[in-house]
Amino acid sequence: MDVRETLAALAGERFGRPLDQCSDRQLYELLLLLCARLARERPAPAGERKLYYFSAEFLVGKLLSNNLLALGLYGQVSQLLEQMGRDLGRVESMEPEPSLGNGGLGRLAACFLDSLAALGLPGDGVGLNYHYGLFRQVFREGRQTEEPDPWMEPDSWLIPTGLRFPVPFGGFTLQAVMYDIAIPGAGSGVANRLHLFDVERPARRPWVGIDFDKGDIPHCLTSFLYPDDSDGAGRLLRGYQEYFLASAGAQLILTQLEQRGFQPGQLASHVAVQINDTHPSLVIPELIRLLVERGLSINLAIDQVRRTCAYTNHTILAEALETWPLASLRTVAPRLIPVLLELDRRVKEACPDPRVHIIDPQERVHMAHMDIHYGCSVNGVAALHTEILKHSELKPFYGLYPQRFHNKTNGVTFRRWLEVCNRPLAALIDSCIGPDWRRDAGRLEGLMAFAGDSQVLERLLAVKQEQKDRLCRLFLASQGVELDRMSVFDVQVKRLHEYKRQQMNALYVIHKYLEIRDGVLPERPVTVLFGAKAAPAYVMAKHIIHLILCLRRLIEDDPRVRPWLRVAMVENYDVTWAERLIPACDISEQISLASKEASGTGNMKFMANGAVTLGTLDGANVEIAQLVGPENIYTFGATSDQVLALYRGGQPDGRGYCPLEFYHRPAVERLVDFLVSPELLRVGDPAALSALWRDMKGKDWFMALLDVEDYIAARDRCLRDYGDRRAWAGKMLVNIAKSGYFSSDRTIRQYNEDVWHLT
Ligand code: 26Q
Repeated sequence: MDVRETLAALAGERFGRPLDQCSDRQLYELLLLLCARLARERPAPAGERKLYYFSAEFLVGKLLSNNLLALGLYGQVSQLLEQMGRDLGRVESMEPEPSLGNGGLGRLAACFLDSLAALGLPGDGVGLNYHYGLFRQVFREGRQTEEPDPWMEPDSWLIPTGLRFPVPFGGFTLQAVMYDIAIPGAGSGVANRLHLFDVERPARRPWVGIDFDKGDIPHCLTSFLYPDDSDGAGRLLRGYQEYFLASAGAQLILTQLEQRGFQPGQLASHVAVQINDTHPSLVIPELIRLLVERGLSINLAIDQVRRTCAYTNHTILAEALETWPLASLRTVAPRLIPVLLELDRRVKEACPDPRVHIIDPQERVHMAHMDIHYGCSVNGVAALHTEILKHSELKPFYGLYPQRFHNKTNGVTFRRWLEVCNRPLAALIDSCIGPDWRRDAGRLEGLMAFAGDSQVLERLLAVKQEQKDRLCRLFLASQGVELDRMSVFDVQVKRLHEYKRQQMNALYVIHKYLEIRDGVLPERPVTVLFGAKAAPAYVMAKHIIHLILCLRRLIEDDPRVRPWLRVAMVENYDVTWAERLIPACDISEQISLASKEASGTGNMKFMANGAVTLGTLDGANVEIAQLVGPENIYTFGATSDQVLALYRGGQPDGRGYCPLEFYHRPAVERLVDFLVSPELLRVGDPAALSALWRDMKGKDWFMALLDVEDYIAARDRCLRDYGDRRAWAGKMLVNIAKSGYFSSDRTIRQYNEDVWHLT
């Protein structure tokens, strides 16, 4: 296909003008049209078994560049645009980002779809077509405020399929209308689908605000994505969303099974269902219900479904494990009640231990428990996380079904997170080891041969500088802030959560600020970059954002400190921002309290882009540390065993963690008390800052004070080492070379070998 000719013809048809007179917006629409057409024409992968990846979130990000890459058009199109004096980045900036996920879990689902298609494995995504993704974050007077984020446009990647399934709620039935996004695989010639279900007549102007649940469910069911509120007790509308997804998805599976010429009783032979955390777990009782409706005995139905479904756990925070009051489920999905009672009855009959029952004495339904009893596989998302599940969080279940438990360390797609987002680095890698790493990220290991090659190391530093310069330009253009291009870029971007400890990063900023004010100047200027959204109802998280914004302001106004230390926070951090920030990062902050971050996936993206990790031994950081060795990572802080012992009250005197003890160390007290110092109170909200201060001294549930001194020492050591540019470039190179393990292609191959058996 001649791309120029095809696009020129489209331009004439659609806009009645020659290609070179099209605006960026029009070029975007033409490319969208072209890619969407080519992608939907691609055949589905062949196979006797098919995977359905169920997830309440698919944080796909912008699709244009990745689809161009997968369709093999990226080179031609960017060249053509260049010849026209245009720029693909500009054109893509016209694309709205569909923020159909909160963070890691949703982005993981998107990476998995990319890998499934690239590997040519038959696997479709099943999710919801939220009209407003995660809220848009706006800073006003040093605080986060939230605004709706509409992303759908008349021209989009959505393909109407004409398929619809009735979902029977209590008292009314809704049609679930199916839209598809085609997912073309890079190098495989095939495409899978992401199926997104929507209501028939979505509200034009959905209600906004607190009365979320009294709204008009038939029209508003798919209006909003729920923010991760770290609160298992979901709201009623969330329950409607979950059953809508489960029921429509289950009906799709059985419809396609029949179309492929198989019987309902053959489900387990031809279908695999992966349940992405417990949000879609109702697919289990729904499939059982539908199989019984189609004539299977309850025993056969349960057996088929058990062999079909597999569950992935993404969290160790006990308070985030999802439960639903049986009473809510009676309202939302009355037809599931007999199934749920039967599933629970069987468990209670077989296991006296109340910790493994599905329905507890308070009549709450424990979703994860149902998944473990009635699925064939349970996995954690990093080695450490899986060990904690087996020996602590889900220990009684591991005792019952040891063979069901296994680890699948997360991964990310290197097509989006290296090839597309960091073209100069990709080109440098090509020039060293050829292009094969693009098919097989494991080949990056070949870079190890260049660890002593000063020319390569210098080019690596030059690429990093180029990306930092690009970020400076973007920052200036979008936020009106001028960053210091020569400073060290230290980046922490992820959802705001106390366990991720952005507050501890802020304590470091305070430490540096006080030092500089006292005349102790650092060896080189540092820019501390943050990006984070807080769930709207998560008060403490919002206080932490306020603290960061106050520190930014304080420092910007201080001519003594500003040349040495800057704080910047991007507004509305999203996938698109991640694609700009990650290539420009020197130091990757992965500082969660050990045992709390199931895996992390940002850590992997930073590593692949040549950032050096400063982190705790948590989640996949543990595996990163093993791969790169102690010289190429900065680790600090309590280990997960120590932390778990503290939570159990494991100090010699049995008292557990006591923040006051750490607070009273002179170096720490000064930092914490700065939260309520006159200078900070002058720029900030006294109520918010003193609430934070009190919490840190009195509770500090995620133990920032336990690790802060060690953190400061490690971070200062890291900054000192940064000065030896050649040695630092060596660390960058090793990180890139070893990052191939974290390709989601590897993760998906492992799921396929151990769980799905697709081909
Ligand atoms: C639950 C109930 C009601 C409303 C919202 C939710 C909800 C939504 C999203 C609960 C949790 C989430 C998201 C969780 C998440 O992103 N977990 C992350 O998953 C990543 C992929 O496995 C891991 O790398 C991270 O460690 C983990 O935090």
